Amino acid sequence: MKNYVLSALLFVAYSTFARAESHAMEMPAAVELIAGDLSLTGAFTRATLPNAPVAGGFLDISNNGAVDDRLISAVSPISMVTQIHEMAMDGDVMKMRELPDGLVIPAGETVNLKPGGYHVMFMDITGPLAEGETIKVRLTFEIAGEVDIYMPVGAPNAKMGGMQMHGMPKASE
Ligand SMILES: [Cu+2]
Repeated sequence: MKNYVLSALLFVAYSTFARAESHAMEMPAAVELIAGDLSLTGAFTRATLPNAPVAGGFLDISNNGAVDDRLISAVSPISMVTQIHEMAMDGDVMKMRELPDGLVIPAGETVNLKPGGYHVMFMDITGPLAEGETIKVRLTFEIAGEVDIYMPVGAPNAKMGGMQMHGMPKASE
């Protein structure tokens, strides 16, 4: 009997959650965005200092399909040029560089674009990004096609985006 009640409660909770999620695409700061077999979550960028020429964009991309996809390019109104970057060792120095062939999102896997790793690079930004703003970014995938996402602007040292950003204790650096 108790199990039955619990199941019913879980079902109600799940239905409510599922309904809320189906509206996610209409909200500026989408928690999760589904595009074909891809699921995009946790998108964010970081506030920039005055006159900083660049900014980084981050998100997690899950490929729930059976075929590899590839993030080919990104564009945003905030930057003249937008590239897909990786961090790689150049001798003893960690440097970032453009991925000329884009970033493969393997079937059944999640690729994390995060500070210190893969990222979207906004080059030549038109102005500083302020915490609390939201920027629009259009990602183009080989298979999933064009996907418009919104990145909330976090603190200059934000480590993650979405709802977790506010619930987490401040990271010490
Ligand atoms: Cu970069």
